[in-house]
Amino acid sequence: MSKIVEDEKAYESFNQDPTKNLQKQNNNLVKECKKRIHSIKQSIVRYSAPKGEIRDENINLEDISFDGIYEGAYVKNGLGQLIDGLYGDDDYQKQLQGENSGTRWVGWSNGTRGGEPVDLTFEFRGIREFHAVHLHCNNMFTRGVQVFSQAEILFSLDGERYQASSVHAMIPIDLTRESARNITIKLHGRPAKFMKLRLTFTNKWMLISEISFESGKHKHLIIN
Ligand SMILES: [Ca+2]
Repeated sequence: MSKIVEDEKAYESFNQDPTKNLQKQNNNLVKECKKRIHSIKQSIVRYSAPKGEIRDENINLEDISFDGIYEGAYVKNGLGQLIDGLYGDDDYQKQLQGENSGTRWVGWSNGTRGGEPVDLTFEFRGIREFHAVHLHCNNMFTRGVQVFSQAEILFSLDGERYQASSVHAMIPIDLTRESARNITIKLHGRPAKFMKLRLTFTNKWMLISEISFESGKHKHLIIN
């Protein structure tokens, strides 16, 4: 298709409902700004992850705002819903509107992954000391969604070699409360420029809407 035809089609599509389309463009811009501000505040440069899945026809649990590279079932080297400062509703099926449109959840299926854990890899601006990571998780167990059962956090200075000593956290299973919650894992001041979060399934689905880190400038010399 030529560029002129493409432009004409885009113009026609926009003109079908200009107010709605302007609002949509504005919402996307606000979303993009929020994502940038949150990533800068936390010194996050980019992340890579399995991109998420579509559970049912109307429940898209993919990382829909990811701005990096798409490679099959993975997204790489970009920023998306996991760090945009927006949290999902307890009911992950609820479609939120406006700048917060969509479910705001990124979800992975245990069945599709054959029981393999989900690896989320983050790169930060320089080496930092990490004190904690917070993961906002869904726990609607009556629909097969539960918080991960364990997490292994791996640290690296160069993104190639991960240190043998990782942080492990076992998460107690909660089959009483279905509300979404923040899971906090202490990281004990470990220095890293790259961090891998390896999360193990408890149930059929694992859903995360936001990940945030507590960190500070690294003050000591590191001999790698
Ligand atoms: Ca989010």
